[in-house]
Amino acid sequence: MKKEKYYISTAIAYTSGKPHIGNTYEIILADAIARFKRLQGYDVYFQTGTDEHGEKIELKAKEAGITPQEYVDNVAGVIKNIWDKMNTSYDRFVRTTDKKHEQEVQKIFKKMYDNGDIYKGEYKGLYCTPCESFWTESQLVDGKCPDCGREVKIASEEAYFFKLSKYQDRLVEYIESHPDFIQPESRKNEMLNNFIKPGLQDLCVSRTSFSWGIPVDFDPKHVVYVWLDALTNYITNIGYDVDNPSDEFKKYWPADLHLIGKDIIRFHTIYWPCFLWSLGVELPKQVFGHPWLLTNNDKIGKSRGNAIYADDLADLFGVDAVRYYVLHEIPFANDGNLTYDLMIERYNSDLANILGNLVNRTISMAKKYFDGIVPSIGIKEDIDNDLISTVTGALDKVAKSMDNLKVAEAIDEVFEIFRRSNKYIDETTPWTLAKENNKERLQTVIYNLLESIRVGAVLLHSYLPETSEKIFEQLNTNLTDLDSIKEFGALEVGKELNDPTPLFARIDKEKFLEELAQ
Ligand code: ME8
Repeated sequence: MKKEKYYISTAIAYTSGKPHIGNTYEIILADAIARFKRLQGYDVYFQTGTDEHGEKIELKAKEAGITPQEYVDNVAGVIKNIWDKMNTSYDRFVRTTDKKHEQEVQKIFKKMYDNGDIYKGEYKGLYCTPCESFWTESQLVDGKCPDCGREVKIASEEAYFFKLSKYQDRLVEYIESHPDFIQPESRKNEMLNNFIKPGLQDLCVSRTSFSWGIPVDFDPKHVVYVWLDALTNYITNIGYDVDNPSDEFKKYWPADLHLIGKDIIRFHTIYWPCFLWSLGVELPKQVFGHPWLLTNNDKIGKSRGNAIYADDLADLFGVDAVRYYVLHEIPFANDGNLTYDLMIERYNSDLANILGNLVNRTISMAKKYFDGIVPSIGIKEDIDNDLISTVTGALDKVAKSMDNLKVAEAIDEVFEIFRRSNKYIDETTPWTLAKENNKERLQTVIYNLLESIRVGAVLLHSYLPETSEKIFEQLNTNLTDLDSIKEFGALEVGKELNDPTPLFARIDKEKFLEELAQ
């Protein structure tokens, strides 16, 4: 049977500097969604990459005394290394300085010019250099850039404009008739009421004030506006071509999900749809503007000096602990917070206690009571049913949460299996059964625990892949797909378990924080 396709993308990160844990959260979130879709049998295409043009990068390179290309090569490498370190399973890492992308952007610009959607005019406005954005007076907050709070400057230049105004009614109609297009819903209302309905102005889509960009090929003193360049990455890299789109493009487009942060929803739900309409290309199915990760309840900023980096955290806590924290701590619609204190608490309570201890205790008991051989079911009791129904019911719950992009809830539902299993140990007290020599009952208890852990590990894989694989290794099982957990009881009786090795060693909080402060 032909697999259904699923195309998921992240934003492409600016190569202005090393990405912080907030930027990294996005790729981890996308990775969890992509992995879960693969587990469900989809033919997944997962794209990420870097956004490498613009005045800010030109300035940064100058400061560093290197060429912009050297600068972006460097930072793109740093970004890719962090994505890899965090064990993210993207299919393609794209860069806007790739020649193929650059050429296609030129063709796209020309096509829009030829069809009358781009015209030449004069631009005068308030410009925020770090954000590469022009603003109107009314959009400023306290006279400063509404996105980053920095000074704006008056800028005027001959420029090309895109006829955004032409698409206003169509956009309102589209967003209102496709209630799932923008997620979360509150963002949809914000876009409609604050940005689109008050009136769309034509958008300046070229610059002459700097040169680090893609030249407009028929008027090369202009470079293409960085957002027109950046947004098209979603189609150019799967083989979109204005004349002759590739089979890959026909297969994967429209994207099923653009995963981005809440600050750039405007670009993805106003500019991007209008650009696509101008090209006669279908719109992506959904844009999800995820909330932000704050540190100590403060916005993370590269220039604010409070940036925390994923690779540093991974060195301290391990990759899966970082993945767990960000996936679990940032709900669907509200910002999440990161502190070392909270991180250690979550690590100790959820990873070391609930999960690590459960696996360690269970496998140790199986070693002690059954020489490490998976026992068969002996005597059953009513109390088993509640455990089994929690475990077998988890898949539907997790799948539903994932369909609704409620990833924090999904991971919690997986942990519900581990919590319930710990409770089952308290309820059945296997050590008492051993003392009473009640072997047949003990067999059932240990089997049920091992099987519950296996089911939990299958579902855990999308979120904490490395931990999940360690559990499979300890259980010595290859039964890791969704079919194997549709019914309880697939774990093979008579197989020999491997030795238990601790998954997460407890952290001494006081000592850890003291060392960190040194
Ligand atoms: O915006 N928490 O790149 P970028 C969570 N190049 N997510 C955050 C965050 C935080 N504290 N801070 C930023 C860009 N992000 C453009 C995208 S796409 C065609 C072009 C998110 O490197 C941010 O919202 O500034 C964005 O989705 C991603 O990190 C990369 O941000």
